[in-house]
Amino acid sequence: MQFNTGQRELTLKIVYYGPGLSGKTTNLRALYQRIQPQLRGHLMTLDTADDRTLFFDTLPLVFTAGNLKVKLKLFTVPGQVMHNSTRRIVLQGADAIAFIADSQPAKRQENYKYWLNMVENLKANGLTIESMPNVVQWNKKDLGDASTDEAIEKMRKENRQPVYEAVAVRGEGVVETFLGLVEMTFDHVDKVYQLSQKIGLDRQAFVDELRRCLVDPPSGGGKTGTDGA
Ligand SMILES: Nc1nc2c(ncn2[C@@H]2O[C@H](COP(=O)(O)OP(=O)(O)OP(=O)(O)O)[C@@H](O)[C@H]2O)c(=O)[nH]1
Ligand SMILES: [Mg+2]
Repeated sequence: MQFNTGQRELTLKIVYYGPGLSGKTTNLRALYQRIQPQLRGHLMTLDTADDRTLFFDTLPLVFTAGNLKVKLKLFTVPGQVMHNSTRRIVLQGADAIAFIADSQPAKRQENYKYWLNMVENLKANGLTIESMPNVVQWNKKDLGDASTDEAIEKMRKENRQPVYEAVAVRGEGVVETFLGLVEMTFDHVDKVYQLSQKIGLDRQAFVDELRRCLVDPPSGGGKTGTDGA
């Protein structure tokens, strides 16, 4: 997190983490489609011939809230096992994490493995998941079954972080996940820098500005729940 009081500029790094093929890149692409064309930066993806992320994808989003210039830098990690060192590097200086899980029943173990992998890579960067705003997205909900619903239900009961459902390939749940995470991140930043107290910027105003950057933002908002989808 970079907060430049002189220039009133806040930069936040948001990382999409998760197992290979869970839909991290698809989330960024879908989000890109939902950002007002005149506001969106360049979506940079670097894939192999079979569409696997080679290093990372990035998408910047810049907006003004109150008189604060906010830069959101979104990244995805490459999910393939061999790219672990890249995942670790992408996590450097992360301010928030969207963990993209795969809803397919056969991928349960894989999700868990990558959650542990993320915890370990955070640690290597001197970060912890406990102190990091994070949400879980169960993507590929179209490929889930009853056991997926049970697993999601269980996770919501544990109530450790907001849980979203998505079909990123159809753009469903993508913006909700993103907005939920940014709201949480604002609270975190506010605790550190007292934005509401010092510059009169509260969460609602912040999120409202962000919503204005989007095409057809989902209705509601202003609250992070555990039933985000
Ligand atoms: N059925 C279904 N397919 C999806 C969904 N989201 C993504 N996909 C597909 O899953 C495949 C992998 O998606 P990516 O977004 O490239 O996955 P990734 O997590 O970035 O993968 P790595 O970069 O290798 O880590 C693509 O063929 C997507 O079209 C979804 O919600 N449902
Ligand atoms: Mg990818």
